Amino acid sequence: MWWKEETVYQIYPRSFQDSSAVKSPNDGFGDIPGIISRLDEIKALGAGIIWLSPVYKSPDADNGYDISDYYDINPKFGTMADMEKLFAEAKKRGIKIIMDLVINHTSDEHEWFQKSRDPKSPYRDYYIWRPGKQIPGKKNMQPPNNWTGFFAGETWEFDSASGEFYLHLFDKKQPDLNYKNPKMTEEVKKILRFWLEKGASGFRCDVINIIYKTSLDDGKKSLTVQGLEHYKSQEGNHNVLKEFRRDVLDKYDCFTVGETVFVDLHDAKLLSNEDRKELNMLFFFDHLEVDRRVARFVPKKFRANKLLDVMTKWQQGLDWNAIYFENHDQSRIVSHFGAAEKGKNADGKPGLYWERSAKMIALFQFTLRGTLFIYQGQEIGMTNFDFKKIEELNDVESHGLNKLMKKFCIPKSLRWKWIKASSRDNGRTPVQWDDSENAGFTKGKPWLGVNKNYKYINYASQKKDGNSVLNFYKKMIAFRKSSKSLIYGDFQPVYADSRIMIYKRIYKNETFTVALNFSFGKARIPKKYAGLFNGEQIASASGEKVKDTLLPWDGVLLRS
Ligand code: ISL
Repeated sequence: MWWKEETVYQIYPRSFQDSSAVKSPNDGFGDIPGIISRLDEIKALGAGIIWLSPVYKSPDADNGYDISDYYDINPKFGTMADMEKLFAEAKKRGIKIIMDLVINHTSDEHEWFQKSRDPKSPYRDYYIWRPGKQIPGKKNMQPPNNWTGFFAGETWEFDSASGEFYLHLFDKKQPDLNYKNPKMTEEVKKILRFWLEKGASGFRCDVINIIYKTSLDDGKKSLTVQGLEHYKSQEGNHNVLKEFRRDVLDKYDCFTVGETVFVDLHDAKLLSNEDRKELNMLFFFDHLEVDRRVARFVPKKFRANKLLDVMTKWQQGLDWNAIYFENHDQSRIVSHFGAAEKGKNADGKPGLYWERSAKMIALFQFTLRGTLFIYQGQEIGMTNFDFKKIEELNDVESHGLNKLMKKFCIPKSLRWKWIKASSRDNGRTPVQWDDSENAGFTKGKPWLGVNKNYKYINYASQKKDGNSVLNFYKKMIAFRKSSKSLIYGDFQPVYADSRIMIYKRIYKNETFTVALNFSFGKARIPKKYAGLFNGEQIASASGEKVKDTLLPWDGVLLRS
């Protein structure tokens, strides 16, 4: 199956490559002609599929995840003609494209929502409108229930034109659609068909396990999103997914990957087991939260054995996984699980083990079972941002959190420490193409600051260096593609402690062994497992031959 064997490359358009062709020349936003100009790099990397984060028309309250027209392109990014050219140019290079499908909500500037503000409009039921509650002693109408939102804020907004509240699980500019209305569901099918006919090979489906709100009753008290039990992985949600599959998706050669928030293994099986015909695979969050609490907002100590446990659960628990370590909502993985944050210079020069840890993590990812997703900049080991204060951030979620924590009197320095580690802007700073001004991303003023380490971490210099992170990714992608064992083999954990992990991939009579060191110290492999290291060494992050000891942040792949 092509979508199991290809590596997917995620593009977050506004941070990828600005061209001088769109809107005002060099407006500081990446755009579609910019993507076209870099297709050869993606081809050279070895990725066969692009996941394109939203390029649709949008007022950008949540960077395009608030869509005001699903059939049009945001002028910041170009035109529909540019998009058609992108499909054609990608096809020429054997690259398929999947679109981002954001259908839990639209923008409040979408025509459906504007019309739905009139209680008599046929569009009223496209969204979830409810009267407020009159509470004795309170002057204003109170929201219909006690739910709290994903961006650490309210979930109901009063609309004076209507005299009622509407539901929004995310920003107030992202009203939730009503999946109890079959007419609205038909509109979504039309959108799917439109993009499949244009040339899309599938969809990444945004927060797709929370689209159906079974009831609007009060939620159980919770520190994170309160009310989840009324809309996460509901029967109605499964039915809608089955309907999309039956009426549209199964008629095309395409696949879907669902972004499924707060998903557990039980839900995940229901959503993605092939015989149920819902999603083809999904993104879970557990692995990125092994060193986080309160969703991902408060850091805690990293332990390799915890990470291996979580991975084993998912590797063995699902028929097929979507494997990712980064996306536009996450910290950079070399900063999160790797060594990038230690030993940095004041001018951004990364520490000694930045590069080796980036390769070790690549080794980890490329030896897991599932479809691999890498995020722009991951292949050169881009790191978290180096902003100094909240005002430099753009992310709505970070600002929402900051406000909420302030309400709870959490001191400013602690608020900043937590936001710095978790902010979605970590993954959103512009791609570092070369060492010219703004890292070759734009000749204008970038919409979000470029990390000052671009002089040390950039594409152009890594292309020339045979030992770079980029060239390691290229080798791993090619090797993975040629190996049925790494794609389809069974996953078997062998050993882990707080610093290292060892596991195997087994397929027919071939076995791969992987050992990884997530620490600044050398790590001796327990004697009991020494025999595993007699196999043929395929790759190591340090480039050294591994015998019985792993160097700091080293990783090794062996075949026997
Ligand atoms: O994990 C989160 C909160 O705990 C969020 O970062 C994120 O909102 C969640 O993963 C859902 O993400 C998706 O939908 C959002 C959009 O802002 C994200 O960019 C998108 O990936 C709303 O459309």
